[in-house]
Amino acid sequence: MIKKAAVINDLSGFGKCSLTATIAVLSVMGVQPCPMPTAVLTNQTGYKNHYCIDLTDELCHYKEMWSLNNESFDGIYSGYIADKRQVDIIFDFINTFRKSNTVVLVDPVMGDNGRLYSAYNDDTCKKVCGLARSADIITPNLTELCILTNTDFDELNSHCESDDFLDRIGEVAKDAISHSEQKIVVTGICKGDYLYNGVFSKQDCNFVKAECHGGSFSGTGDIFASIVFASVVNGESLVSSVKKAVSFIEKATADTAKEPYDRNDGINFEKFLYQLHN
Ligand code: PXL
Repeated sequence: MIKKAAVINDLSGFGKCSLTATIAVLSVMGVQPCPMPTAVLTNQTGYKNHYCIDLTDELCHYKEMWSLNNESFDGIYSGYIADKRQVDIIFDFINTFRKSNTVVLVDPVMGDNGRLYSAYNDDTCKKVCGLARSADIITPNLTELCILTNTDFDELNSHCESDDFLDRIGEVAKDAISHSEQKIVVTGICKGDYLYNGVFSKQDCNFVKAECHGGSFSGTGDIFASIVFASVVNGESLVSSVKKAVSFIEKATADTAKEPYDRNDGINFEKFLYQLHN
């Protein structure tokens, strides 16, 4: 039986992020994506202009109709939140559909490079932090890990050239899950000429090293989380899922950086998607 996943994210016309990335990645990896769109945007919010159609008031119908139709999911994945009121709705959705073997991944999308995304404020972040606590797996970048753990990003990142930078991040992540079964994947940690991804559970700590091509791009966090999510739903270990995601993003970013680009447009992921096919 093909696995099925509810994917809760926005649909952006440009930026190769959120649902555009997730639907493609899950499909090629043999997981059926069932989208619950939090918002429809002309393009992601990093561009100079954007218009957002907020779907908060429509989201309740998904739980209602999908329950009436007796739908069930092997995984639930949530990402970009367009309004803080959406968090309680997603919480309720997870509580309704979660079974003992459902993989719940919350990507606590809030910001990057030490700054919040334009649509996020402290109130929204507080709610997202609460939602993140309910997940089996979370995939914050370093900025988001700091928000989740009340850590000063600038202070932590000021050690980025030190030998103990990754250990410091490991301590922050391990502290956050010392009393839970949750797993954390900290994405896109910039150190020297490389990027690192930390994979943490109560018992284990692993870093997966990645080549860095051309700095940060729109949507890479969403593509990364989608590959990790689909792999885990398909029964792979978290570390091998992260390795698969790293290798994919390396290829697609290297290809993108060969020619002039706007980081807002995202990466050339379409031409490599076939390599994710099992
Ligand atoms: O990739 C994260 C993301 C998702 N959705 C929207 C965004 C962003 C980041 O800027 O603006 C609408």
